[in-house]
Amino acid sequence: MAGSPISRRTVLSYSVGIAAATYAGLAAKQRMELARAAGPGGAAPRAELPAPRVLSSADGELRVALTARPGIVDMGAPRLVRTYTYNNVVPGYTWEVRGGDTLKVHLRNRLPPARDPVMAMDRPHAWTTTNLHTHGLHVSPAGNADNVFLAVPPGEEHHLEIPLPRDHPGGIFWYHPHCHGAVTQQLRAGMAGALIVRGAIDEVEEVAAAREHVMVLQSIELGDDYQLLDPIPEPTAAQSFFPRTNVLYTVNGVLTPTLRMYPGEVQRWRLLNAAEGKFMSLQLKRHDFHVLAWDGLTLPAPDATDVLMLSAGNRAEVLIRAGRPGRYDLVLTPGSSQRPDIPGMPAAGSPARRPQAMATMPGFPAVAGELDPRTIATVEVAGHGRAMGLPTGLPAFDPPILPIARRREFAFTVQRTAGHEFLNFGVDGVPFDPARPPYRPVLGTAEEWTLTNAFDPKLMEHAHVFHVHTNPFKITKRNGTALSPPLWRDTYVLTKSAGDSITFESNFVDYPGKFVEHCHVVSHEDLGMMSSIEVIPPDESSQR
Ligand SMILES: [Cu+2]
Repeated sequence: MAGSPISRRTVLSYSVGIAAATYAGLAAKQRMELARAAGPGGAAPRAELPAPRVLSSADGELRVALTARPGIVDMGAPRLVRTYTYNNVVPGYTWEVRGGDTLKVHLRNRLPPARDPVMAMDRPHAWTTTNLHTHGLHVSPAGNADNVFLAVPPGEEHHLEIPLPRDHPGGIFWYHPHCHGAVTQQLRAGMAGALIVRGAIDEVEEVAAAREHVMVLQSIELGDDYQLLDPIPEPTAAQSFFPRTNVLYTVNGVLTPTLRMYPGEVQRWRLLNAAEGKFMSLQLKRHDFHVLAWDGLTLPAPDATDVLMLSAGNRAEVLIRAGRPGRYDLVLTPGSSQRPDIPGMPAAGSPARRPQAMATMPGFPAVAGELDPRTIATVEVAGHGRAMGLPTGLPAFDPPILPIARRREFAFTVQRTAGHEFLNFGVDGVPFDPARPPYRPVLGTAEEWTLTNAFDPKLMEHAHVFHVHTNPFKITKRNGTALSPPLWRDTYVLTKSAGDSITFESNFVDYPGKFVEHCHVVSHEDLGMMSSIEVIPPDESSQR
């Protein structure tokens, strides 16, 4: 099956993640062994959609042995892919739990030692050091739980215990590394997996009846020989972005798989955009997506749309009802922070505020055609079975917002030299510094925050993606205009127009401790666009 590992002996023959020069030094015979018999033009064989292996909780816990390691993976590309993996597969296994369960993860780091001695906080650094974030879970950010301030260097291991509250919403969440300076490298390598929480949504009759597919969408960034390239040590500003010459858009680790449905069948697709920073706009010809939930947070009723736009980090759960027999392409239109204009992107703000596009961001040249629309899967509709229905109502996630204790305004910013050369990304003009005093909301209160895409008349427009750990948020306004209805999310795009804003409310409940908010274009995060939050108990609130 595609996406599966090849033999351990072959894996041990290569040191993955070392620069291309190492690979070029391999004997020609070894290179031949790596090349797949892919037919003229490298056309990929059409595989059935593989499903990542599912690890399910039992007796109130899910024990996972999670090993970050180099691996050689068959993605259906012209060559085997040499990259970083979890447990030698891409994506990682799907974890399945229920509210009240405890996730017990033994994380081993078997990635190679990094060669970069520099520890600049606004440059890629220590990119084979890892840790674990459970994106979207409402769990403790402290101690050995969902704590992104932990660091597990190569050769070391760490035991994590993450208890879920009994009333945790059911939905699709995900896990990925979150060690600042290393996130992009490991995420673009493919180190990510789906994390399913079973709950009320699974009890809805029409949802329960639907065949379910977890679909992990990734953008695997590679070099000419389908190998992960290292970041450049001690980079200049232009070199601080991440080298690549080849991008693979995979579904569950393979190119262009096939799904099968019969006319009138309803399937449940649980989609995750696990790319480093790509936006993903999806369309399925002659079919609507009936959206049940965004970011694992269930809507009051299915929301039908013919285009589904997922920012990096977003999840969408949808029902699809198959139409007439035929073959239908699932078309992906990718976007990037500098080219985010894809179908389904929220409208940008006032043109009057748009800058002159005088300067672009530095970076490695985009791979030719990497943002072109392409088919990433096909749906074969054939055969027959009983007609299936769509639900009319759903168990919505819509907790009341506590009284607003404080309002904050902040901005995602780009720092530049006096000569306008790119320096780094930041929040309110400051790149991430773990020692910087965090925002300090008080446990048991709510706050309203407004985040602005800072106006810079010298910089080409670009989009960001806001994500905050531990608590989801309710977006009430875009550019000061009320949204009806408001949107519950844990990840949301800040449209490209300089000066655009989102306003949202969030409850700080259940968990004191320190965590982060950041741009989920994680290359921006690694280059500084992140800041800390510390939720403090009420009796310490005089200190904020
Ligand atoms: Cu950003």
